[in-house]
Amino acid sequence: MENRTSSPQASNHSSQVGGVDKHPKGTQARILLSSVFGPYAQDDEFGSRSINPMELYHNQVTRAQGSFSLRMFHRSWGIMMIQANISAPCAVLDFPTREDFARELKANQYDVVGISSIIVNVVKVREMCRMTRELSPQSVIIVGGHVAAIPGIEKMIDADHIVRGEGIAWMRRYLGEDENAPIRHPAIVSGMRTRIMGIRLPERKGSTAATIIPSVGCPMGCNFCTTSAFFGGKGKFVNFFETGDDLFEVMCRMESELKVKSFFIMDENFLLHRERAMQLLKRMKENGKSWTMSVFASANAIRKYTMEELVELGVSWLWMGLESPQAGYTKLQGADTRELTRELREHGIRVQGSTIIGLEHHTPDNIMAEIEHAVSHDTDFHQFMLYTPVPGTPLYQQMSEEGRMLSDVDYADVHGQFKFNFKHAAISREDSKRFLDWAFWRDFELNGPSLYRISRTLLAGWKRYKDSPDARVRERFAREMGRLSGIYSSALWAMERQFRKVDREVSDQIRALRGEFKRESGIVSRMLPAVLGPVLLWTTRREEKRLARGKTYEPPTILERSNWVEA
Ligand code: B12
Ligand code: SF4
Repeated sequence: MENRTSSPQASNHSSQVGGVDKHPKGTQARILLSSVFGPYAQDDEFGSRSINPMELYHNQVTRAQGSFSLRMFHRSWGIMMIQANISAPCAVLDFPTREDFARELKANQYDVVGISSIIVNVVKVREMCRMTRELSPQSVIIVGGHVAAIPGIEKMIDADHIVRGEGIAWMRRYLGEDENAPIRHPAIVSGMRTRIMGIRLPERKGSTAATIIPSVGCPMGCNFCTTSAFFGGKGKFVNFFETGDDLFEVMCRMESELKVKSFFIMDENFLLHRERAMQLLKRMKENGKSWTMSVFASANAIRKYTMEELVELGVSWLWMGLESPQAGYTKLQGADTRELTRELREHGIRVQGSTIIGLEHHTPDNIMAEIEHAVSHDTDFHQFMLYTPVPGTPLYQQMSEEGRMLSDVDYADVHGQFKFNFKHAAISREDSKRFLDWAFWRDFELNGPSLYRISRTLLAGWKRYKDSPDARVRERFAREMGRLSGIYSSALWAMERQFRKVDREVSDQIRALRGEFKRESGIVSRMLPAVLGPVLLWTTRREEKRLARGKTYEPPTILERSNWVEA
């Protein structure tokens, strides 16, 4: 059964502008839920920024990797979750242009227009409220998502309701539905329009992981963490699926609906809830499920598991914070993250490290060494972010009280990939960007393209587990190796040549790995690089030229209706 519970003190505050508790039409109300409008990867007066594209990896992980950068888009899962859990007629409009949004407002008489946004996009929210008032004056405007944490937001935008925290329960309450009814998980394909080395990967059913959202928030409550703060802060979070059994059932449903065996688990600290994870593993074993899982977890949570347990669970990709050892966050206590990373990779688990630049103890004298320390983890992917006090977090509160917030920074520039938005004790705003950019470049130069690194980790896992006594584990590695070895070998062929001009040593390492792949692959995979390699080298070079000319990518506009009856 899909069940939803809240942790004891988790609360969902809603501030009301119009004084309305419930929509008069209840579940008959016609609802539009929209994300903010694009295009995104350009500089404009609505707060779009070319350095802030709608792409997870290219925005904050592989952005210095040129044509090797992993490019893909992710849907707006918050509004998809709300749509799947209300019985009113509802349209989700994802990544519209202003024209798309206007057209949809005019074409349908919406009773409610819900806008979802994070803080950087507040000016777009203001514009969308203005457009709604003009084009659809009968609509009640509801604004939700992290943007709601901005102090004084009520005065910045013309909305009727601004919803802070979890939105499903709020929307159900507003429509007069049972807010504690079980959560229905929508079928979500995790990524779309994936590109790398200048080619777009084919989108076959089942080829991309399904996103599963077990909960929102994180009880660890790190002072800078916006997701933790937004859903209640330290000790609190909202569980959509309480038990391993609940999760198992959702995953089985997604497996059959989307034909997937791979899952992107969108939970800030999935492994922290050990009982739930172990119960899930039990069910997977009983039912012979050879699933693959990508998870977020803090180092102390990972340490609660043996490598064997992680591998049996199917954890194949792990996003983990690697903050400086001097920072003293409890999530890292007692964890040697370098040793942990090495161990995980030896077991075929791809690690995405996350490092914060500009912590309180950083100075121009020590920061390079701290970056070198981070880069020496040799993770498969590395996210770098500026230390950023974001409205709603304890850090923001503290900085405001200390008078250290910079008042003239546009919210559109508060995304952690540009410059500080506060006065740092030792590092200037300009230097913050220089150090951040250098961190990305250093990681790329020293460790090579992430595509090379994940190939290496996959091969290590395959060699270790190809004869595993556990059939589920064997099957998983064989599946990945079978599907990918030819492609990876071809990509390595092209990478080896292209990377020669960046770093000869890394290029030689890529060559050695290619040799290993050759030895471990079947005959077809062994032959493929001779044909596909030169093609990939050509597309890679073509992409480099396109990027040099300023080419950017935008997500497609998507409109999905549910419970819909034409008016
Ligand atoms: C997927 C994702 C993305 C995707 C894009 C998704 C999209 N289509 O917009 C990508 C990868 C492109 C992305 C990009 C960025 N992201 Co992002 N992203 C996420 C991530 C990992 C998951 C979001 C999610 O689906 N969560 C699960 C859903 C269920 O939760 P939710 O979205 O919060 O929705 C709930 C409530 O907020 C509420 N709600 C939401 N919308 C609405 C609307 C209404 C009407 C109502 C009533 C309620 C409501 O109800 C929902 C259900 O409870 C979050 C981290 C996280 N764990 O949430 C960061 C996060 C949202 N991103 C963040 C940031 C900063 C960015 C970037 C600026 C990148 C960066 N430099 O860090 C860019 C911005 C790009 C741009 N130009 O706008 C921050 C936002 C910080 C803030 N306080 O505003 C987060 C919280 C990460 C973090 N911890 O810093 N992101
Ligand atoms: S452990 Fe990660 S998700 Fe949890 S509060 Fe800390 S930074 Fe946020």
